[in-house]
Amino acid sequence: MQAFANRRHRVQSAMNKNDVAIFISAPALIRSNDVHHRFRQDSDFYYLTGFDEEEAVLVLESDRSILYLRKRDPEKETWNGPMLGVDRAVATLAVDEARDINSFRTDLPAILKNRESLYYMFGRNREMDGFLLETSDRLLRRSRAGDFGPSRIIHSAVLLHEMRLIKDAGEIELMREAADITADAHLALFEKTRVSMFEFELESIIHEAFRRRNATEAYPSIVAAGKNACILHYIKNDEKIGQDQLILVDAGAEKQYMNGDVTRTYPSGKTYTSPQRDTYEVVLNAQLKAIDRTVPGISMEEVHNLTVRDLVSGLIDLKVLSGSVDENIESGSFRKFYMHRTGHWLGLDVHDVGSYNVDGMPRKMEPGMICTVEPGLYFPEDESVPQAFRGIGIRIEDDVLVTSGKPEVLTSRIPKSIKEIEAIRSGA
Ligand SMILES: [Mn+2]
Repeated sequence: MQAFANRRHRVQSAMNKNDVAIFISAPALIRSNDVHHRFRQDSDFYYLTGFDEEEAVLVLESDRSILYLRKRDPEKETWNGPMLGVDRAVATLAVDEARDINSFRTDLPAILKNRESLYYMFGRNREMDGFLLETSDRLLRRSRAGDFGPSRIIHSAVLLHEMRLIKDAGEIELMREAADITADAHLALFEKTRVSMFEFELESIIHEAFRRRNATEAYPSIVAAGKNACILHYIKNDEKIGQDQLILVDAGAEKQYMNGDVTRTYPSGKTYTSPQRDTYEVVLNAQLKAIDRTVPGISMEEVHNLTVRDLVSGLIDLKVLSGSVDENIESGSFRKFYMHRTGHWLGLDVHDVGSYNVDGMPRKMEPGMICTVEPGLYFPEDESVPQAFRGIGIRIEDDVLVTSGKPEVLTSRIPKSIKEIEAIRSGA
């Protein structure tokens, strides 16, 4: 509760005295007909409140916080479980005031009256966007009466997303837990995978590992055997695992809104085949170097460019590419085999918020940032690659905390060396 209050105070201290910030909860989403998706709070709203109900609005003035939320409703509680309710919100969430959500619309003119700037995540909720704009406009037109409304609307990403980029102690603790649960799943897969199982059976092993520790999937798990690994967002997961195939698993747990994001690529049998091993070594070597480089002062862009160099050099060694490293980087020939970035921010969102550029320049890493490091190589089944490599897809992805010293790999419990993986696959 204190951590959420601290975050609100940080937002408030960045605001001018006459500003106001408004944050809206996520809408409930329909899956089909009258069945809803499991509710997930908007990440920004959760970051500032720790409150996981729908139909809520947080209003931050420079020295006061007001939470609008649903009144308790015994009938709704019978169907959907307990609601916090207005009466308990101040004590539970440490906001200064709690009010019925039904009064938000009537209160809004007073909230916006005589404000200079409004911080608001516009573009996410058309109806709310329109209502806020109209109300602001109406106040501005009343200037003859001496009133005014906010003439500047600032996207609150500029405040909040910069904060979210640097993780606080509580977030790092939860990220460690999400990483640990994610590790459970990958370790179970290394042990339980057998030829002739289906990809969906492996997916069920992932679900079991996550749910038994009260976590959920951070994103739909990718379980891709053989050439399916070359489909970057393969989530059908319905094919049978063959002999001497590689299995690429990209799966991460979400624990209390914090996310893991890990990929491992391991053999369906006991060992990697020779072309699989050669490719794996190129990717692993690039990944280990990229992790070592993830220190304060370097940008994600630089890490990516250096990783591309390592992968291209490996592709030349494998005789998939010919010519020099520079020529291949210049021509972009490698993009057929490496078409994604080397990493992204990670946190409350899997592809977490926070700008990758500052003042038009790639942003430098700072302690407290968390990112993925995930190089890969994907060889299509065509003439562009030597026969032996066709259909091989490999990605190795870990979650890395930038510290003032060496980077901390949050997901280091999951083996990735060929030796370690083959030992587990052989039942050693
Ligand atoms: Mn990722």
